[in-house]
Amino acid sequence: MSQVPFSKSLISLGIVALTSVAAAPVLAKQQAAPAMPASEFIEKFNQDVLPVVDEAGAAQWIRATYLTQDTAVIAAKASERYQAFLSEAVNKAKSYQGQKLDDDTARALNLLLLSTAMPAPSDPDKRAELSRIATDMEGIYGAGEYCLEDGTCMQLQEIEAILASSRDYDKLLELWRGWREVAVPIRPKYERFVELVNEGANEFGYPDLAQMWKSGYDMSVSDFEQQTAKLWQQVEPLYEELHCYVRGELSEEYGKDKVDPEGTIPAHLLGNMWAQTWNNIYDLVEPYPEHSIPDVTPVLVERDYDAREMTEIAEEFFVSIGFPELPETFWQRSMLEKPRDRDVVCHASAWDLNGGQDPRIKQCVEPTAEQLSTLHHELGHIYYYIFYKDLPALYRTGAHDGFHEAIGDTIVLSMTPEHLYKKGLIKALPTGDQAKINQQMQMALEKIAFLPFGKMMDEWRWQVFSGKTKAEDYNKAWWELRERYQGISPADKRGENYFDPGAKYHIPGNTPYIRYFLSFIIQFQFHQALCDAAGHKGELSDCSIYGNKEAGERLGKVLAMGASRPWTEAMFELTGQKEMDGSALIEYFAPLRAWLKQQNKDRQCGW
Ligand code: X8Z
Ligand code: ZN
Repeated sequence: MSQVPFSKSLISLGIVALTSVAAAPVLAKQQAAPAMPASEFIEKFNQDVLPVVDEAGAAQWIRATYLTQDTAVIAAKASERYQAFLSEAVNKAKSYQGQKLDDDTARALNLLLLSTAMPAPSDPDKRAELSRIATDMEGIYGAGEYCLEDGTCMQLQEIEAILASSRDYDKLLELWRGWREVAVPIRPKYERFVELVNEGANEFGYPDLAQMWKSGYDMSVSDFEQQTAKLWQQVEPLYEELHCYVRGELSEEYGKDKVDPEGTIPAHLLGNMWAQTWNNIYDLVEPYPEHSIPDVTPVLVERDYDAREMTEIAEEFFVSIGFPELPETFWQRSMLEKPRDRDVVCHASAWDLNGGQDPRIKQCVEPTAEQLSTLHHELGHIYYYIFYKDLPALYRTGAHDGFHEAIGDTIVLSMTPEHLYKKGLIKALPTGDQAKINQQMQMALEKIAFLPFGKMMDEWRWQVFSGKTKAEDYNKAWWELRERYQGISPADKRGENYFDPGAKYHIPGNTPYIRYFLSFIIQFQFHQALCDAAGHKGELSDCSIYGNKEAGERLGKVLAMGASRPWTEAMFELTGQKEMDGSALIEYFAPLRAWLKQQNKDRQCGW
């Protein structure tokens, strides 16, 4: 449904749609006879939900951009009201169970039962407790800081900047550990959170919240599990090659005593707080230093680009493929800079406020290449909101949530060195095979490195929500998955006195994560299809759809469908395929893969 799906806040509010229809959930109790025909009920819901969501959205926006005691009270209350509205609607929706319904009504009813990532129990006290916990967890994360011995305190973005640039093993470790202190008080809240959302999921008709989250993909839960496992199998060998090569280079940089050339990689050495992307250590692993691709960051700094100008760079790409300019209210109401006088939730998000009329982003923009990519990512969400704003509320969401995440990233895949050079964002354009490998390495550190992280995050939550992982094993289960999927380990013991999952925004923010894993795969499918539509010949990694109206039209059609049809139809519309598939990604990285194999031939890969 509309609102703020892809913001963390609204998600934690539970306003965000999980998208798509799955097999109808098993509903526990037989309900009283419905008061009106199902189609009428859906129509009424689509109307009545709008003011409730507008109010919750406004409260969440103020909360996320102004973290105080008072905004916590207001946001939690508004969330409660929304949850109460939803519980009542869910209860009514269940009364249509067993009726023969037309496809469209059945789909909408199912979407209603999936319309929140945070189903609340209908008991008013528990509902209030849940709202408060969710608001608090996000607030703790948002206001989190780590103070050095000399008394200087740093917030996450400052710490992240050092993690990206420092090569001092001990300093990196101190900051890595320091940030994780922030999550310790979140742990007891999360334990209670799990109990409450599972109770809520039951009332929505699902055995637990894991099953509910996995039901949002127009297929059975077990089919979904199989599909994601299959996608991972497709890309895992490529990840292993990258892991092997990077581990070897890090072992040379830090020494074999610090990085075992045949073991896991210490989690604090990969240039990112969660080791989810590795592009910040590109300089340590650059294949051909004499053919360096210039970095966009220095140009942004030199030209003194402000947050608005950076956002305009992203907007201009979308406009070039025929998309509309952003509305004036977007510029007036978005939060593009970190305020200096108060705490905010800096984690970037896109908000669909006031019934599609008021899209905004919230991002603490800094002049870096990474932030420029994130701006494109967020605008991908914004254009989705704009394109589907006239659909009924229940259909105002992505074909599935991975689609929503993939739009902006698909555009970033078109920001090839040649494109950046033409735009003056880099000052030289190295060519030839070696420059190509450098470029692919940069992309792989961003896209391939992410895949196991994208998969393991929800693997952990699925275990937690299903009860397989008990509260006393939260950290143990977390590090087992980190090791198994990513091949990384903490440098010291991380016992149950810590809560390391809580140091990643989407856990306290309760944003489902498998969507990003799916996105990182299907964005290559989308890129390939749009490049075909644009008539691109040659290697996929050299294609840019900049300025191409055919590609824009193809993409716009899918955005305008929202969730009105099963995602397989949207996929077909865009790519001519009916499934999610890693082949386009594999094709994209073919040159690098051959190179990595060669580099690793004398290495023992795996861990
Ligand atoms: O959370 C985000 C976006 C907002 S939907 C900035 N992303 C994930 C993350 O930061 O962990 C984008 C990629 C993965
Ligand atoms: Zn996103």
